[in-house]
Amino acid sequence: MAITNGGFETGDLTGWTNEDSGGSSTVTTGAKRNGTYGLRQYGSVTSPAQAYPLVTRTDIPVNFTSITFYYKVNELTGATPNCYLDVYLISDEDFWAEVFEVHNPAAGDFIRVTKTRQEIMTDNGMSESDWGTTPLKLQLATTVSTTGGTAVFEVFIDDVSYTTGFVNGDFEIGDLTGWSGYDTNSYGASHSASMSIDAASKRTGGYGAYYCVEAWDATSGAYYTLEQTVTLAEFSTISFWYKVASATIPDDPIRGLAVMMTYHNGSEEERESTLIDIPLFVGNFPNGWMKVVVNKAEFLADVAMEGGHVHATSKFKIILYLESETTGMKELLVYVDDVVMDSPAAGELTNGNFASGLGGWFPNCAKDCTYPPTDVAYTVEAGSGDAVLHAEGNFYDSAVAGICQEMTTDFVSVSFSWRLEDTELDSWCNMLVQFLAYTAEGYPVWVTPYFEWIETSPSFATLTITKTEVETAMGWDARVWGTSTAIRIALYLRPVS
Ligand SMILES: [Ca+2]
Ligand SMILES: [Ca+2]
Repeated sequence: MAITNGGFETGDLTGWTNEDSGGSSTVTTGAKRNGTYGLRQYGSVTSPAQAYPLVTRTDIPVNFTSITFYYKVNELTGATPNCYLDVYLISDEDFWAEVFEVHNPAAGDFIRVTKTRQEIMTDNGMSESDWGTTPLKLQLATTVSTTGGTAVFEVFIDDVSYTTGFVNGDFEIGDLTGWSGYDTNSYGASHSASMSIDAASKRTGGYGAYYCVEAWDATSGAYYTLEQTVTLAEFSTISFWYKVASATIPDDPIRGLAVMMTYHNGSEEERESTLIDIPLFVGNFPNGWMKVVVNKAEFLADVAMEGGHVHATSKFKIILYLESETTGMKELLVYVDDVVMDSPAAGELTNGNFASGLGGWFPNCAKDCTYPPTDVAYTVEAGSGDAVLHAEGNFYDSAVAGICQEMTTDFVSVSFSWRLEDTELDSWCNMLVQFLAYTAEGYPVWVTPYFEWIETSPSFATLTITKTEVETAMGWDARVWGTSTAIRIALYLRPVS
């Protein structure tokens, strides 16, 4: 998250406090890494004099998960300099956490420094309570000193930022900073699993994550897991986007993308709860990038059903896997980007007019139906701003096509317009509007306040579902709202037997 004027683009120290004690902290064009301006900390001293260019700000949220800045030593001269760049986070508990220190660095190019909350705590021997309760003070301090003669020290700093939630969830750092990546549970030698962070894998920004799993005999499986520890109190949902880049699957191996979170059993042994398991088919994702959303309430319900419990933090894992009973080359390549934890914003649905395709919407929802069957299409007609649901099945099979979106439970009503474009019905078709609720035991379930047989072709009609209608539909089975809900608009095509 960008800090206000963390890139110094106001051209001055807006947002920062100058506490120079000798030397100077100034915003100049020459000190820039990005944009037009950067911070220059400069001092020139003759022993025994010292100078301390120093700036602070006091708005780093106490729940930050990482901090990033870039520095460049433009000059370090003198026979015996004794110069430092020091970065601290200072809490209302008066804990001075050293984020970074470098002594007498040689002149060179810009260097990125990213420190995660966990690294800072380990380096400083901290406990969570040392962070206090109010926003943290960030201090960028240069010490210009020499043990003899004269020393000149000039440091440029730019692009100061922090994260809450996932560290590097957008992969824009350009490497695996914040994530642990590992290849687990591989059977035999004829397999490989790897991860890279590169530009070709991006959905937004400059970088995305690229999973590659391969197996080429009957006994090998390949798995790649990307993992990050998350604080449960920080989120109600976690979402990310994925795209099948390519695949070579000559037989029909088991393969897919799974999302897991860890909990503990009664003996404090770590266990994994599978939140979503998506079998992957090439060519089955006409919209390219697909959004996955997992709900903390579902995770907690799963853990409760397993008789386990959660700690304040849990490991969140995105796993690509492939295994097979037959010989032959199997390969699956998947992009992942924009891993975000959040509470859905109150108010309007994202892209409710479908002006940006199906952005913000995703097929079906939650864990009971996480991927579209091959006979279902979700499209947005060019220029129409309409989403088109298309369900197609044979005489014996049912088919479902639905689009979903997470939303908050504080809505009063939801409205949308729809019409029947075309039918070739040898069977029954229903149009449903559903909302995600929970049983008293905490198990997620769709409730259906609106249901219509499709038999004729109406013109566009506006449909409004009130929250009261949803709650009436929930009430007969003692269902309750979770911390958030989701709306699903779906076609159900059912065979005539
Ligand atoms: Ca800048
Ligand atoms: Ca990205």
